[in-house]
Amino acid sequence: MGMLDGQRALVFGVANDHSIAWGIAQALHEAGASVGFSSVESLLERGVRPLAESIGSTFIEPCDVQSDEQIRAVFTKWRAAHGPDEKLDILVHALAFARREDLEGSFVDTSRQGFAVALDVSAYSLVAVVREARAAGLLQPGSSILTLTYYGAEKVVSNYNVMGVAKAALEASVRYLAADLGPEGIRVNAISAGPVRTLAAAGIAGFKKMYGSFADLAPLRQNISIEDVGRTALYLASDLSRAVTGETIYVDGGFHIMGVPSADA
Ligand code: NAD
Ligand code: 0WE
Repeated sequence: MGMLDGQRALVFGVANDHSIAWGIAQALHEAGASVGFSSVESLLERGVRPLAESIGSTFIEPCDVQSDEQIRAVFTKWRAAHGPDEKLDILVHALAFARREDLEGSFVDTSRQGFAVALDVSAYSLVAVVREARAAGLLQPGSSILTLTYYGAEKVVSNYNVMGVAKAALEASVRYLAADLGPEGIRVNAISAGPVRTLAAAGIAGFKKMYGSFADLAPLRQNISIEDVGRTALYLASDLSRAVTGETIYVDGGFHIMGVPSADA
């Protein structure tokens, strides 16, 4: 008996088997949930479909979250595939984007357009996805919504720049969504993950160095894995966390609690 037997999840943001979204999908699947996937079209056939099929998924649909129409289409197809009585128990939002030129240099140089793109993809998309799932009648009491954030939302992390501002907006959106949907029994939470070597981290200025020093500074003295994130996602998706909403939970080996590191660390 799995903790999520008979439940249905939809996961946005798998790119490949290094993706945090994939770690979450696997954890949900292992707990008995059936998991559907939505990713950008260009990644579907090469990367996402083989992974999805390896855990028995049949629902695999494209979506660029900058388009309300494409978001709506995913939920229309979900309804067509599962029938009018099937609800979505778990909705996972694990995606972000900022222009590469805005993830280096100084934040003060962020362009209006670069700011808009980062906030649209990385923060507003959660609101849009939740709104459309709800409008399609797919959310119900007990449904759990999850998103992914990062420490750069609250403290300055070199080069994270406009993404930090977007994550701050995302974390605030989690609280406002939780307040709106709480009366309907729908929960909304965020996981703040430590650095993970995913496609989204590849080639980022200073990431390697930061990733290396993380394990020296974090209380648990280890980097975190997508399986670690998957386990906390399982808690937030399941009724183990039934009275928790609007929260940001850190899966970072304790990194964020540290102030001044000891000289011998
Ligand atoms: P990833 O590259 O595997 O996933 C990012 C996903 O975002 C990709 O699937 C990409 O296609 C998708 N995406 C980008 N623009 C999109 C759009 N317009 N429409 C739909 N999808 C779009 O990287 P990841 O690290 O697994 O990122 C997942 C989430 O985790 C992100 O929110 C990221 O900010 C967050 N996060 C990452 C780390 C880290 O160190 N890797 C740490 C904390 C939080
Ligand atoms: O949220 C992220 C990264 C999100 C991301 C990554 C990219 C790379 C490719 C958003 N947009 C893009 N655009 C691209 O063109 N993380 C938490 C990982 C990350 O990114 C950093 C980090 C960490 C950690 C950037 C600078 C410093 C630290």
